[in-house]
Amino acid sequence: MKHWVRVLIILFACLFPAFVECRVRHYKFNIPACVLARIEVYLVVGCLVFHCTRSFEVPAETRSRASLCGCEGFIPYSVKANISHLKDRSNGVVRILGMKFVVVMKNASRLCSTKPIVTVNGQFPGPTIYAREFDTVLVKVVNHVNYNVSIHWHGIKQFRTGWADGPAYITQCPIQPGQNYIYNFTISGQRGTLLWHAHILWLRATVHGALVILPKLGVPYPFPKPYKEEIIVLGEWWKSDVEAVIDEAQKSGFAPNVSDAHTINGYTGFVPNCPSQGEFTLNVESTKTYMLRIINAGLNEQFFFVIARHNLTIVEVDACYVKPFKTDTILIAPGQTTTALLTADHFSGSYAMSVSTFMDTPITVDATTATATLRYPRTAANSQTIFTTIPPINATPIANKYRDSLKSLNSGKYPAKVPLTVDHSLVFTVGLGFSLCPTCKATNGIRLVGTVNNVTFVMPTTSLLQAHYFKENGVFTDDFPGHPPHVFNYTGPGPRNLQATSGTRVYRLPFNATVQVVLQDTGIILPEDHPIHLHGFNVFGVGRGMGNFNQDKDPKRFNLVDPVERNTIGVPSGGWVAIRFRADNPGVWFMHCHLEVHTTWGLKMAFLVDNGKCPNECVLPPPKDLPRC
Ligand SMILES: [Cu+2]
Repeated sequence: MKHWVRVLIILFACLFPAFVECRVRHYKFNIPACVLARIEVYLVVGCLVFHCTRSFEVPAETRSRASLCGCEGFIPYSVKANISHLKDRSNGVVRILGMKFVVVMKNASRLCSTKPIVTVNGQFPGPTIYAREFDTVLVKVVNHVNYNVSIHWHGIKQFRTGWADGPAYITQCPIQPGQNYIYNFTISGQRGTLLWHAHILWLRATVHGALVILPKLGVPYPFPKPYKEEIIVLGEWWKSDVEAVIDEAQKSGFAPNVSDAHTINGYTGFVPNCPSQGEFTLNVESTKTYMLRIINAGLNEQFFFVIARHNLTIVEVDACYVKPFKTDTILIAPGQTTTALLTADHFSGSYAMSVSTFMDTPITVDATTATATLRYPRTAANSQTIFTTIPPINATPIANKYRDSLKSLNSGKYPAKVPLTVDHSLVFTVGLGFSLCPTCKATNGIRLVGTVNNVTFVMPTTSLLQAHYFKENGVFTDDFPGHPPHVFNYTGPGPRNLQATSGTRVYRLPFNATVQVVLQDTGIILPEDHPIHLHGFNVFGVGRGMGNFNQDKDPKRFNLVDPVERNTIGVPSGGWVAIRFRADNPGVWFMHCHLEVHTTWGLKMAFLVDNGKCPNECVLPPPKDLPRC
């Protein structure tokens, strides 16, 4: 709608009822008196109309699930959205979505036992956010639980708005019990499926949900429009309290217990010995095409996702369009998202959707399979669900085939802007190591740690972004090593006496620098797959290989034309991946393994990107309600 038309409608809607009321009540048309007497009415009606005309552009098929958007939820005009800096990015039109996330405990029953879980608005998985590209999103998070809370909008680039990114002690102090905070960010240059999740402790286990970015109104998908779309959130379920599981492990020095089951949209599907489990069912109509927005919200496990006798066409990952390709199996790591088209090409029947673990290192994992059902209308009540063979748990060839198929769409409209030159060429070893732990008696005085370039990251007690912005000394150092401090056969067994060092060290980058990071797995304890997530940016996966990265040979094979672009990229077990990005977003940006156990152990670091030319290339001032530590 044209802006002046909207203004006219608003004026008419605001003023007409008040004028009529004035005439009826006072039997005269004294405009100044009316205005003064009814100013309150004008404000309320005006603001409501203004807000509703700007927010209700969610398409009909998604409106029912967007109940948190618009007037029903948190009213965003009670805060001033800082949107002036975005007008040039969206042709002057800024749409504001307001939501309220109330963090509350809720009892939930799975695997025939009940426990209280931390939720947003009492929902598990949490509410879906539907936004459009260029929308400004305001989410008021109210903490009504006894844990500190923070929420991360995973994959949102947060251009200059690091304060809204969410990782506790990196970009903000957590929201303490009884407190609240409004996350305020604008979505730009992204469209597709992402997720939001808690970014403190292990609360992410139950505090997560989908974040869908629809294209700007009137802009089509670069693939045939699906008949309907469906969110598929994959997760992990522990029978015990999740925080108790990790607390216990941290005290003992041992690895935490693996989950007891996997979930699809919150349900495990059939479980032996507990037949009354709920199950997610997707009802489909024959010949129609559905868009599945698949999210791995699990903590520690990569998944294979298959649907019996159905192929999927992958069209987008991590809110970046890809060259469409058909596959019968999806590989998805924690933090990754995948949008797939599913054509219901059968006439009738029930078909199993299965979620199983991928782990090509011999360590203990939750090897259970979660199931859901794809159901056609003309299916007899007594017909058996059709299953398919799920990939073996260590099916590295299937995983590699899938990874090799992912390529950026790289069309005229959606080009892959791969940095072709590199200002900072870095090599980071990622993996597990050990440090001394005198109190860890059961593990003979050592503790497992996660490291990047042999540094275990120590979380600060205030946020790094605040320390950087307010030039507070003593919180971090900017001397994170750009190369491994010890050179050895990384994917071999590793030097025996290599103890990890520790520190709150960041790698400093000038604004707009182009960066290449080779993420090299290590086998000091055991080689393992690590899905590495970078906040604030997407990265291009320009190369991947097994063994140790070779600086002379491997760059010659890099794909600088259409490499996959994503926010979470897998370092293969016993191998390496090379990523590139442009540091065009000032702030402090966390990079960590998205296996929560590895992050807890310290497999994390941060980049500090300096301001460029202000005002447009500088971090915005912090919001007034930024939580205090
Ligand atoms: Cu990891």
